Amino acid sequence: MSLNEEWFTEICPESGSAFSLKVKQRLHEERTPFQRIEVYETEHYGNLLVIDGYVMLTDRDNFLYHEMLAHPVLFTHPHPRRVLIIGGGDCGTLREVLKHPSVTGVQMVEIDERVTRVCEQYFPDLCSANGDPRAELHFKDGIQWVDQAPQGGYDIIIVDSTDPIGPAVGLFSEDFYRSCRRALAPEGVFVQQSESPLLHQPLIRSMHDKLRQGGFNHVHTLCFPQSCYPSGWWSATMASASTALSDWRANDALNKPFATVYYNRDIHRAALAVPEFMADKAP
Ligand code: AG3
Repeated sequence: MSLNEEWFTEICPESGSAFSLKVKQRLHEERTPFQRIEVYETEHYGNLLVIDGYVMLTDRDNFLYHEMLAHPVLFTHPHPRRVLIIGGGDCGTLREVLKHPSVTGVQMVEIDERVTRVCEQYFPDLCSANGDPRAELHFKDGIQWVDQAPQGGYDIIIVDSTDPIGPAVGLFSEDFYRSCRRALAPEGVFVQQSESPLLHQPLIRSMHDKLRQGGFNHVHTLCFPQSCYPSGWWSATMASASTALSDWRANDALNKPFATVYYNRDIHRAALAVPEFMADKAP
């Protein structure tokens, strides 16, 4: 969390570890009513977005996270049309979702408009699909948005948030999951970024419990590499009321009509595998 000469470092106190990137210069810094946003130019990872001292993304490796948040759920729903993204102000998830031709509309609900404006300037690739006529950007509180959403209005809900501290705490609650369940159509599929499988097992387990209590009968956590986050390994937790998460459109994923850098059918299949320590029977 400190700029030590030419290095940016995020310290993870609970694991006694840190991740550093060599930086050329700080391109931007501002305090918004919600948080502190910084952008650095790094030596080897392109631009780096930091919120409240935590790494959000780099040009070089954000494809891992954004592809794994978007494509597994979209290839799990039988015919995804209406998508809601909560958070995701950098627009990287939005760009991936819009690659799916079946999608007719995506609403992105980000609490802090400044995140999007800063990313339009410093991460133009991530924002390259923002002009798509299917995309709607709303700068509002995502929890209220879901509470007021019409019942069954969405096929997919994606929660692309910061860690479960500060403005994101309410996005990891049973009440929020119950509202998401209500806002999803019966075949709807939900996914939320769920931190590190290695460092945040208690959080992932409590998410599973809360999602089930909130009305989701199927819950499954996917794991994938993410070099710039604590432990270098990250996860996304999917949930649905009736759609089996193991029964996805593998053939469509194999023949996907768009390019990805990481995601493909075999990666999807591999990401569904559950390590021993994460199996339900594990202590
Ligand atoms: N979402 C942030 C994941 C949490 C990162 N945590 C950390 N660095 N301690 C990133 C938003 C990308 N769309």
